[in-house]
Amino acid sequence: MSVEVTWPKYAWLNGKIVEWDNAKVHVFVHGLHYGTGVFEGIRGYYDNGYIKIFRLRDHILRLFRSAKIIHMEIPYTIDELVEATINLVKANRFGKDIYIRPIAFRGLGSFGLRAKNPVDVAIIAVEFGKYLKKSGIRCTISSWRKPPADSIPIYAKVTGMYLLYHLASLEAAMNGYDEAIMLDVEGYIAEGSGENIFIVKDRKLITPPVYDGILEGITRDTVIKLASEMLGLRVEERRIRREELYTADEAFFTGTAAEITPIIEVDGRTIGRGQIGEVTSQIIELYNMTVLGKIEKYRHWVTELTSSPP
Ligand code: PY5
Repeated sequence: MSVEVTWPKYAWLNGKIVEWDNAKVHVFVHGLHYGTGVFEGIRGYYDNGYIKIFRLRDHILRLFRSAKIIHMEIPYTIDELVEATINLVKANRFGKDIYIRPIAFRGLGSFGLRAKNPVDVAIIAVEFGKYLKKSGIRCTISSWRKPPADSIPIYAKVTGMYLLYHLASLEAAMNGYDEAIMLDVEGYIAEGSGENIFIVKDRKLITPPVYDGILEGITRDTVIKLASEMLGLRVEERRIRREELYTADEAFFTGTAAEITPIIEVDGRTIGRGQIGEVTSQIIELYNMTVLGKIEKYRHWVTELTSSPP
């Protein structure tokens, strides 16, 4: 999906809140040339004068794990980036749902491949609505595969990895579909271009295991917990064959941007009855309450800030 964005007033760059137009780096930065960066995507929901940020700390923790995998030292602490995100969101005085994008990348120095240039860190927060159609989407299996585990760190949210997802997403759109589904190296279902995937079979949730070439999604984790702890559903983490997806009772994507998006068609096969399934809609309802901090048990996932649009 292409995403239209209205630019906000401020961004955060290398320790300071700066005017949007001044949030700039040089064309010689290493991250631009070689994709040596790590990033996160976090949502904040506007609710009656508050912005509620979902699982902020978990996202920042994953940013640090991603950085460690690629030998990158982020020159701030976890607490400092959590705090910086909160301050940036407050400064922008949003009055709508937002998306927050922290990013750390190798900056200026050498263009040597092994150069460990100083790391630049930025946080961007923009108003952001829905990413994929909430009524359900049509998908296609991509001709682009997930690479094997020893080729590029799939577990890390690394900027360079997203060329693959860009190509898969673009290919799907060019062929008239809403989103791509990528297979792993052995031909099992892996994930979408920016989403994890679940199928429902006899009211049981099935999702590929994390060692199978997928990102360990925070929304995936949220859904596993909500489904098992709140709905009493069985959740199996195991490989999914392509035919199982085609014949599933229901299927959906999970992701920060995608939230819970029903999949209603794959490669010309209708999934279930071709509309949002019963289990999927129960999960959507619970997820929507959870991100707003309306379920006591998961309130600790929500960072609540007052926000009054000017
Ligand atoms: N898989 C991939 C490849 C992803 O990029 C993402 C997140 C997910 C799964 C879901 O992870 P989580 O639930 O932790 O968000 N994708 C980004 C997002 O913010 C968007 C990238 C374009 O949703």
